[in-house]
Amino acid sequence: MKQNFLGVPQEFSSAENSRYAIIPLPYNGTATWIKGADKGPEAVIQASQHVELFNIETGMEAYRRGIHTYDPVLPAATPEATVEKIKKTFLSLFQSNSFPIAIGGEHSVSIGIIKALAQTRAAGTGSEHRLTVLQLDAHADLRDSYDGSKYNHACVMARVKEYFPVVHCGIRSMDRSEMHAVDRSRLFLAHDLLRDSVRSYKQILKNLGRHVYITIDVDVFDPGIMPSTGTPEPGGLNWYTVTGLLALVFKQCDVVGCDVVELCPNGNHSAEFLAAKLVYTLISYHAHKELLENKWRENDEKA
Ligand SMILES: [Mn+2]
Repeated sequence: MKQNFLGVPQEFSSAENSRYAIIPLPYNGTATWIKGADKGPEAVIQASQHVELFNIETGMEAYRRGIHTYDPVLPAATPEATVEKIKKTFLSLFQSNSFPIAIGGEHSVSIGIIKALAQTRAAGTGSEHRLTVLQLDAHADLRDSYDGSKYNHACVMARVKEYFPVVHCGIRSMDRSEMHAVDRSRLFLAHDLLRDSVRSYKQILKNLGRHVYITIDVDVFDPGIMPSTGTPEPGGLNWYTVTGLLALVFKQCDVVGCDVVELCPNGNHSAEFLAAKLVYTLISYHAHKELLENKWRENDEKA
């Protein structure tokens, strides 16, 4: 039998009764330097078998709300066709009751997810339905096209910006053209976050709408703790700077889904474990908020 995320018992992992959906997106189509992001999802799921089911920070076992691991969405012949395939999968997930967390795969997989979000969100009008994308990444990914493709991973956020405003966090490497394309008031550089995280958190939250989608390129972390990624950049964030921000975002906003991308396994188990624990931390923050909002009875958790 194939492994599911965290290796949760069967009663907590059925597709019908699970609040959380893990979607592996093993894709490596456009990587510019180190390849192997297609092996990311499998490594995260394998490392997740060793993550504690009890989350010490929230004091709860979020897996009891159910976590279903879907079969991987395999790449199609072209980047465009892959984006369409991913979009189709997420369209049905966003219309269901599940909270999706995608595991990449290189960053271009997010384009398909955002296209699905744009379609489901378009049904509503007015600020109530407005959504912001929170990007945690070493790179802005704002090039209009790269290597002859508009769907290259270096262009992800340029595509996303066609649909939703983006708040960029942890950035520490950009091309001159990206500096012109970026909205400076929504750009939070790594060194600012590290110097004064509380002040940065406040400004970041001010820029987010009520509804938020979170995309995390694991290269936002310092390569000292996350060496297993396609384009490692020195001077990255540490675990608590990232999770501290995420905890606040989940508390204050309605997060509609997340992705964790660009893990390129290279034999470093602690990096793979970090990515797995990050995914469960996202789930725990979300479940904790629903517990506080009485969307989920505490008895269910203790059952
Ligand atoms: Mn990046």
